[in-house]
Amino acid sequence: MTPSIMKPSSDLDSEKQRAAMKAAEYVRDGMVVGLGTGSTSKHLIIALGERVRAGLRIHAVPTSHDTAALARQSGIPLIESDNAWMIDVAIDGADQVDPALNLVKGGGGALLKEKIVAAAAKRFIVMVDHTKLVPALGGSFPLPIEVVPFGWGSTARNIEHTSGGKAVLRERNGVVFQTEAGHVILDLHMPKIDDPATLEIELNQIPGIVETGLFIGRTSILIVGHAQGADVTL
Ligand code: ABF
Repeated sequence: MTPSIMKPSSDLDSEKQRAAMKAAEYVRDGMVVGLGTGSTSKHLIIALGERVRAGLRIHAVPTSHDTAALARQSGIPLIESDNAWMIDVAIDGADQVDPALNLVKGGGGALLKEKIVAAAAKRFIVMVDHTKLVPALGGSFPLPIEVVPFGWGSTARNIEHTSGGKAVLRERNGVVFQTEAGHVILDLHMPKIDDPATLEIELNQIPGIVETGLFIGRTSILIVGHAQGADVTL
């Protein structure tokens, strides 16, 4: 069945959909688009799929198997993962956004591909519902950190020593969560991340860490959905 724009199931989902519809307006004919992962990105993919079926010509780089499947189902042509991409715009959701537009991402476990695609894009558009806006990163949402399974306990100890937080191995239904790249995720609980830029640099020194969910200074445009529409911050 061809996906179509569905009625959102909640107020928050409608905010996500409005943010995604606004983000879709930045996609123009001929562009290569990085497609994020998560419930907000699903709205974006469905909206872009409708435009593709109406004649829009784009190619997309997906950030997860789920996103690739939905994009294919929606008729959006995908670029093979081993190409050297020239991505015009990457569009993705986030778990937290601070006033400087720094992000925590990775709640869905796709942070590695999401960061690679964001870094390969000329512009990175972030779309969220209003609950993702926070005065400071951390607190209610732990920072996802992708690590290699080998020695993960020692890596967790080093992360805790560096950050002062508590690193918890992510599980789903009692089974250790594995990323698409075969790594595991440590969710780092910190009451507040005072200096996200410094924390990212410090964490990247620790052997075993593949990538962190901190997206610092990468956001080109923030789109926040609300009851009547969406606010854009450049
Ligand atoms: C991805 O989807 C992740 O980085 C983030 O964890 C999540 C955003 O959540 P949603 O769009 O489902 O609210 O972008």
